[in-house]
Amino acid sequence: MNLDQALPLLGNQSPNDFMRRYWQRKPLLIRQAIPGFKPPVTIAAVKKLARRDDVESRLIWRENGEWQMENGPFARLPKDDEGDWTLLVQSVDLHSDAASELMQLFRFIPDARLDDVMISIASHGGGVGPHFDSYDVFLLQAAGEREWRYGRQKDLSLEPGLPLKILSRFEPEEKAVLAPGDMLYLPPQAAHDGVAVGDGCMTISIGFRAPTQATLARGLLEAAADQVMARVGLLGGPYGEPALPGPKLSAVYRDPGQPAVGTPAALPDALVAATLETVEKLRFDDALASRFLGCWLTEPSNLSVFDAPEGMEVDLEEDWPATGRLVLDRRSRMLYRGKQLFINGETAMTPADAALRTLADARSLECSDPSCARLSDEARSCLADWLDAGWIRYEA
Ligand code: AKG
Repeated sequence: MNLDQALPLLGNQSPNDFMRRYWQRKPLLIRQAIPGFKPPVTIAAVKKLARRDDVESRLIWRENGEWQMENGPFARLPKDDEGDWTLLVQSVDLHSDAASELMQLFRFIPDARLDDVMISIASHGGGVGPHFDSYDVFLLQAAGEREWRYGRQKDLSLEPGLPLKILSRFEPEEKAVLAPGDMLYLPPQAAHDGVAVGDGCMTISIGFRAPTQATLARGLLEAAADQVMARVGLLGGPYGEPALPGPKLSAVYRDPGQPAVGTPAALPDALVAATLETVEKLRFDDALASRFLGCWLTEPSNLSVFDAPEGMEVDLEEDWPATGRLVLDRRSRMLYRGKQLFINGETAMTPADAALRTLADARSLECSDPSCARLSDEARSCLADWLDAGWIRYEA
């Protein structure tokens, strides 16, 4: 992708300009971001997904002016003439190649931030009410029309006691009716409310995750705990070796010097000191943070089920194909940092060599690419395992 090329998707500005001017800063309404846009799935297919118990869905409607919400799966869904309802289906990219391909248009933003494609369908008047999100979102109108009102009010207090987050006071600054192909980018904390105009409204939300500081701290500490386990030999490092060289720690606290006590409820000084000593021995470095982030951010959704490989048999270990390509399954997540490579929640047992970085960035790798000739035996063996697991597929 040429990051300086003006794109209709971003209102005829380049990814570089969009990121500099709007990302995390201010809303942007883009008319005909995708001219002639055709929805990746039909309304009937969205309803069908909402009937499945391995798909997350919600139905939102109002009854006598009161907000109501129910979680799927749904055996029955309302008809268009049954009032103003909205059906939202989460992570459609896991279930539809076309929805997953739509997500690829936004890969000028790091995959580490990309979350999912949510699709909503609504009857006339349907919406989820005025609210704000703590993440960035591109709202792409896929079918029918929706009126968006939005703004950047400071007061984000919520109505108490409701089944969904509704702003107490909504003070929109802008208003626009979006037609198919139009898109609205909203940064975190932007107040917004979208109401379907007419039946057959479909809106696609391409959402971006943003971890809280607490999540990052907890994750890093958990990874550090694994580091301690590796030191005491209870857990291997990423390639089976201890994660860190250095003094071997005892697996459990020992206190051969503990004198008899007359105050048994008092916490022993030695235990407090040993706790602090353990933390002092931890190495909070780039490798640890990358390992935590790489594994955590590539963890497949608990709703992801990989299909057994089908189609052409290929032996990546013994007989590398001269033609064809390897393609990452739409459910697979792959990231790298330096030589560290992560796929579907695991540290790969091979370094992130050029060919594997191409597979991660392009989500596909031509077998004839010169970098493939330099793949090590371990790398080929990993690729063969991923093929068996359905994480990648071979296309002739
Ligand atoms: C959001 O993704 O934040 C929305 O407001 C989408 C609501 C909808 O699609 O009805």
